[in-house]
Amino acid sequence: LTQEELKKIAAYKAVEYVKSGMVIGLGTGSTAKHAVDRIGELLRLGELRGIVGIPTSKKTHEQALSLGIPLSDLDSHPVLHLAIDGADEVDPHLNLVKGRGGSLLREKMIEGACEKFIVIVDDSKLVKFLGGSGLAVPVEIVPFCWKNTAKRLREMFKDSGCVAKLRTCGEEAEPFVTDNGNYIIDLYLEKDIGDLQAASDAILRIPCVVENGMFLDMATTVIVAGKKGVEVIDK
Ligand code: DER
Repeated sequence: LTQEELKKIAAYKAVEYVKSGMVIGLGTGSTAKHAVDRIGELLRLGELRGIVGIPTSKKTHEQALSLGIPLSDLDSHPVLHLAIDGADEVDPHLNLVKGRGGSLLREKMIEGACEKFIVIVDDSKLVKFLGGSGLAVPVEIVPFCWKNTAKRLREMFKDSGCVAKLRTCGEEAEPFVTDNGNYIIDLYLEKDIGDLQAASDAILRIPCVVENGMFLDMATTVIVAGKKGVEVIDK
């Protein structure tokens, strides 16, 4: 089974939790894409009715529109039944790193307003501790004087051997701009940062920081697809 097939298996398993009439947070990324496609297919087949989707990014909004999924937003639906989204890392306590697709702010807003938050991953996303994959912990920041913000973040985690890099894109290595017009600083940590909640709170206290990609104590279920099959882990 390829990684893409594993993502699809996890996504389809999550969509089994979707019932007609639900208000659903629609995640962003290559795994969540399969879940949104599947919801669209079940609506088209008449197996699901009366679903309202709340997209977590402009990209997912476009995808859901093309599938004919009725869409709304958090202002119209302050509480959602369920959200389904991927993750970049999952630790043994079901804490997550998210945001490598750049959608962490809207994802955290919407997934924090759900009764159930189902995370769908292939088993390559499982880590012993957050930051442990050697990949980034994203931090969304206001663009103003971003070098200063990056320096503050680097200093905050210097004991963890932190490298803080502005996320860029395209040939010109332009700064990546989020759906909300902000920049992202990617934090690369070598060691376990220990108290995640304290680290997350400290990051959010830095002026110009908007949000970070640590989703702590938010997932209610994690569905992991691996070569040995699909595992459903409830909080
Ligand atoms: O950027 C995001 O938050 C995505 O949901 C990410 O966490 C997972 O993306 P993937 O399913 O493409 O790996």
